[in-house]
Amino acid sequence: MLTAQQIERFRTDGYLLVEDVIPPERYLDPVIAEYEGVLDSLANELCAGGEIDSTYADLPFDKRVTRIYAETGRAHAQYFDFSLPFSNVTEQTPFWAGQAVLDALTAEPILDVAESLIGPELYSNPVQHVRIKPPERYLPKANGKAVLAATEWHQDHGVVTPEADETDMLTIWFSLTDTPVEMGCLKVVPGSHRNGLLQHCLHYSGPGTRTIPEKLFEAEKTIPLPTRRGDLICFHKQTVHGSLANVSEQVRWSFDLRYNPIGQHTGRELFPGFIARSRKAPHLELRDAGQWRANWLRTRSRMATINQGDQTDVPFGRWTEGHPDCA
Ligand SMILES: O=C(O)CCC(=O)C(=O)O
Ligand SMILES: [Fe+2]
Repeated sequence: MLTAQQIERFRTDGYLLVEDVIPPERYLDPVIAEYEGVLDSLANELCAGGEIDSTYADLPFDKRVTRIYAETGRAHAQYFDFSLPFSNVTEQTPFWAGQAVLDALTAEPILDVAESLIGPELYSNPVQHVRIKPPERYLPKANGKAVLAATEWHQDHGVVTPEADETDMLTIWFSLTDTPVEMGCLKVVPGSHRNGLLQHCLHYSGPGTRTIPEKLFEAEKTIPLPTRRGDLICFHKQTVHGSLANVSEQVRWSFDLRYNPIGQHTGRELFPGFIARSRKAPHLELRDAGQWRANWLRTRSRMATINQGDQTDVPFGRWTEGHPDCA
């Protein structure tokens, strides 16, 4: 559990770095091992389809994923993610909901931190991603920018629908390896959570981007948040943050998770969350990845029937173009 002083710092600054709290051998190494298998499947599929010359089975994860993204000229981020796109999903859209990932989402030390900040009845909010970011210099480009580049300035409140405006959503971010500044660690504006939800501008920093313009917050207060393996970072939902570019030679690999008190709206209604911890009804806690995966498969089937082409049947975002702050 967090100390009273840590909780106070979170309330004041809108974020908290908790060092050395996730035992790496217990939670992170199994995720790495699981993803080695996922990458192997991807390599085999791409090789069978003639998109790459070799499966590069002799390369370590880092080099293998970088090589495959570069050679195919695209990022295969969806293949690894434990979530789905918001549109144009098909019955073939890949995702990964494995046991080691679920074990990390429900890791006791992580839930203890979440409980310290938002109470003991914890729902795993489906706004969650794995981010595997190869060195930017080797990444394919789209519109002159590396795909999987640095994360634009945003608040996590800005990525959910208005139904979740009253939800006490907590973000927990951690990396699978050390993430020093040059690997593209997170950046944060301390205290920025006290000014409410800020305008996010679509296509502001290039096509497809969603950014809070720097004129809307105190960007000069920005600090980088380098982490060691085993650390985690908490964000209040209105804390302005982003990430730096990965200018290193290594892959930057992180999980970002969200939790909210059970019963509150997740802001992503079609995606499946689950009860991560309940002192009142512990038998409802989800621990079986087979069940978790089944929930996502059902969601995928549903998503394959809506939000196709340019049509929006169910919105996932809240921002529209044309706000004066975005000019
Ligand atoms: O890892 C990143 O680049 C961004 C993470 C993020 O925005 C978050 O954890 O909410
Ligand atoms: Fe975020």
